[in-house]
Amino acid sequence: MITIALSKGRIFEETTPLLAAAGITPAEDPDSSRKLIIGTNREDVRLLIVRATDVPTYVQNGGADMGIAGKDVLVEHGGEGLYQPLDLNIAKCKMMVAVRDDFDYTGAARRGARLKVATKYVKIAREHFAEKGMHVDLIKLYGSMELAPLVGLADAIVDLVSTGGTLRANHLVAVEEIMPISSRLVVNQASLKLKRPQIQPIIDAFAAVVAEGK
Ligand code: PRT
Ligand code: MG
Repeated sequence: MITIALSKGRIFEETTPLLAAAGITPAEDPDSSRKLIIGTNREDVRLLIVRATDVPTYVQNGGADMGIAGKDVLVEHGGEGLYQPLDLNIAKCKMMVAVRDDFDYTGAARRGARLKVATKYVKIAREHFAEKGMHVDLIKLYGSMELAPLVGLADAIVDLVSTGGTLRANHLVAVEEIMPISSRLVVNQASLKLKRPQIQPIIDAFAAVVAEGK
């Protein structure tokens, strides 16, 4: 049995064509089903529906043989013990620094002021500002980071941006790109050794789709 961990929503949607190329069709849509283990047309493949941030943990500990996770999640997690053979080029967006549209970010950065930064991505934010030599107080949030600068909780946020619509709707502007983000395939190293005849063809099928899109 090959178990693939992934999150519902955008990652599941963008993974469907990749799974199809590997001859895998989910038996149900996780967005309408309450099942957390979803069978497929292949008796030897099942999908585990987990929170996006939990994918590396399931794969690392062998709860799943492979998984699909955003680079944001993988960098925050650390990725220890995970084999990362493929950038799937899906669920693309950018990790950015954003501030209120009336906040002078360049001025604050230049003056070496202490900046209050709210984010779910504490590790990425810490490394980014350390590299710039800026002093920051990090405030860990679990969602809706956009609110923090509006109510004075923070001067800036570090968050993912795709269309920019969420920032605009909240009078925020992106002032710095930290890194481009896409989702990667991660594989448990023991699974790869023990189940290579089943796993390698899935990796190859995904790789062929990614190559086509380039
Ligand atoms: O939503 P939930 O709390 O369950 O978990 P999650 O947010 O970790 O999962 P999910 O499914 O929303 O995101 C899974 C992965 O998709 C992330 O880990 C990213 O790698 C990737 N991804 C791609 C994004 C976005 N684009 C994205 N735009 N994840 C989140 N967003 C959010 C962003 O945080 C912001 O709130 O969408 C909002 C901005 O979108 P725009 O289009 O308004 O700019
Ligand atoms: Mg989300």
